[in-house]
Amino acid sequence: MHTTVGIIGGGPSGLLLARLLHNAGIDSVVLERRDRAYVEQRQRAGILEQATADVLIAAGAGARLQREGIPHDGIELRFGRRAHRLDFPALTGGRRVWVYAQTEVVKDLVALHLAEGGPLLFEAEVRAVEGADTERPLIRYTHEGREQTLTCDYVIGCDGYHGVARTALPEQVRTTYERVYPYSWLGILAEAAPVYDELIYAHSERGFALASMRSPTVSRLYLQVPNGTDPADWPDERIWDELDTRFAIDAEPGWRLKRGPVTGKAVLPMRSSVTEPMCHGRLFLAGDAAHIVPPTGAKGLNLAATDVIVLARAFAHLKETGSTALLEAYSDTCLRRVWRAEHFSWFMTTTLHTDPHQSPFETRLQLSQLDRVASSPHAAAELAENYTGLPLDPAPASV
Ligand code: RFL
Ligand code: PHB
Repeated sequence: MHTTVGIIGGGPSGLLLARLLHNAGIDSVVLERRDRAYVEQRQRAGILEQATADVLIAAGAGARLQREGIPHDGIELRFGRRAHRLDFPALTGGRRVWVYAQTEVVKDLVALHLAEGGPLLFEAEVRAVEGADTERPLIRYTHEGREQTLTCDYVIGCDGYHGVARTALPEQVRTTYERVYPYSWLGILAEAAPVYDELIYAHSERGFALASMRSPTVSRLYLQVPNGTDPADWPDERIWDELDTRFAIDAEPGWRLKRGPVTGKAVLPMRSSVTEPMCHGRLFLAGDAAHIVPPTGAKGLNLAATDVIVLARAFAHLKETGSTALLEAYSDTCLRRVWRAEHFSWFMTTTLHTDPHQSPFETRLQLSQLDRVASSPHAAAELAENYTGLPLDPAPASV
């Protein structure tokens, strides 16, 4: 089999890229290791930047998002037993975000691609990418128990943090910058109506907590826990009690979350990582294959979307003009935005979580920074601009 663009991975980045290429009249093949149900049920991100929502809508994949997505015009920060709301449109000149789960984005893109797009093979596990620096790179994969090969003009690694594509960049050309955090998140999904209209990010003496949602009847909640925590040590009642304690504020002594059946529970480690460059020859990395962020800034899925938008534009430019200039600029174009999101995600994470080795001095610094965000429109606007997403085409850095 041969294709113009061979895409490894059918997560959000691989699926959106395939859709954008299809719309530009460029053929592709998507190879996904897992089965369809697994990919569609995997609980992950919940927040779309306006720019990500706009691209999904423009790509023809936004009908359900427009019906069922919940627009959010702000978030609440809780710290020092006080609450402070950030009003995104007021702080950013009109920007907002959307609550629409990654599971739903994936379901929409899979359905659309199977109906209209090129081949999307599930349970097709890529073993190796060969000849990345030749004219005709090759993907080796197994499907239905047989070894197969796919030759391509270009290969895109959209295969996440544990994928194989990154390792096809020779060690001497790639550098990975990484930070592992000394805490994890215990995340639950619960059949309980959120009692809050917007997401709540809480700094507390007992650690970070986040209240998010999936729908008007389903809550998504997170607690900071030590690395290596076994979810079995956290019975449901203990989780609800701990969440209520961490969200407590003096102004509303009776404030409690609404409780309901817990339908999912998992511990997520937290890591920042960037691999540079994001390409080698005719192999390109996109999304989590190239970079990951701790989820505190809600950036992972949005960064993945931006990478593939840049790639799809570059392939359309190549098709129209014969020029590879935009493909050659891909890594530099993306990395500038990636590092901004890395910084923001690190900032949100380290400002809101309690490092087990943190001194009282460092806790006072965190509270001072949060107080600054709550009292200065400039500091609040900086957070709001990063959270809602910076423009896709920012002004060039001055030289
Ligand atoms: P994905 O979603 O990891 O998709 C990669 C796909 O590649 C497949 N794959 C292979 N296919 C074929 N052959 C191989 N050898 C393959 N190896 C892997 C995988 O099965 C998978 O389907 O990466 P993508 O598309 O770049 O999308 C990125 C986002 O998924 C990610 O940034 C976010 O979900 C990050 N993230 C979160 N972000 C948030 O903003 N909020 C969250 O709450 C949040 N929770 C999470 C997360 C990421 C997690 N991971 C990666 C461990 C929770 C988890 C558990
Ligand atoms: C989520 O809804 O899963 C979610 C929302 C915001 C974050 C992280 C996760 O920062």
